[in-house]
Amino acid sequence: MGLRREFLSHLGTGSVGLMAGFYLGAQELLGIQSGGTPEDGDGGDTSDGQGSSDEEQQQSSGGDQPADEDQQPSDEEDTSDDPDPAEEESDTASDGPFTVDDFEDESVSGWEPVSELTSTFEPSRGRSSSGSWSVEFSEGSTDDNPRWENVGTAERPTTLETAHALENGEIYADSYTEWRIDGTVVFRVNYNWSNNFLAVNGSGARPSDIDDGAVVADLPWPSSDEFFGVTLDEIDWEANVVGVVRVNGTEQARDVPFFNDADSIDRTTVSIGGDGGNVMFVDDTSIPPE
Ligand SMILES: [Ca+2]
Repeated sequence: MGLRREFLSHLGTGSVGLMAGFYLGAQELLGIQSGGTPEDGDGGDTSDGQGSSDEEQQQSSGGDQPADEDQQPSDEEDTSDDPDPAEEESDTASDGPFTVDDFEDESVSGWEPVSELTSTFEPSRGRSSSGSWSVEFSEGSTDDNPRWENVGTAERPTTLETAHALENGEIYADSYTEWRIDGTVVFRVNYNWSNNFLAVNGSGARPSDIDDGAVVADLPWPSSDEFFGVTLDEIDWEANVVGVVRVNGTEQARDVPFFNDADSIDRTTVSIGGDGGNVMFVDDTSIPPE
């Protein structure tokens, strides 16, 4: 794990902010689902057709560099203005330093596309990981590997979580949630549906590629309606490790190093890959209250 703390020097410590927001018992619900198969994921056989998009995904977010040249014309785009004119959020309480979201307010307030895209990102009641609502994230075209982002001010949570599901069996996609500070990825939860594994903080398209991170579950293909929810818990900002990784409530890994060392995060990004037209559901991409 590289030492990449330089970029932090101008950021300050960040506010260990008030964790305003709601968390509607996703842990319990995920525990009930318990569908994550806890093997070490040797499903490295590449199902066809997906190599190129895997690599794209790799390139667009992997590696040691801040890696976001393509999507960040400049910082001010994201950090200064409040992204959503419709500021009538109800229960997601994004008045805190960092927006948490279980989408139960039937809104995607606070979320913005990283660049001009044809993707859609809309509240959906079709299925959810917790509560009744999630976001239906549709990839518009083959050229898009769209990202949507929720930007706040820097903070250092001890727990993060996110849940993804694919539209049932019809599509072929990879997806991830990342938590970043500016352009640098600090944590990554990578749902590699094409190669059937779920990894945390690892870079690579196959389980054998995962170096510092951990493969934490197999992902069956074709997927069912089931959400796979990952919780990064007991995050240790001094040691730069995630103390405990849980999948659907079950512990799967310990002391997983950060993707990049950092002192805080200020944004959540979700992305979907594949060959275009893919649909994914995202829920509970949030920072639960302490
Ligand atoms: Ca929800």
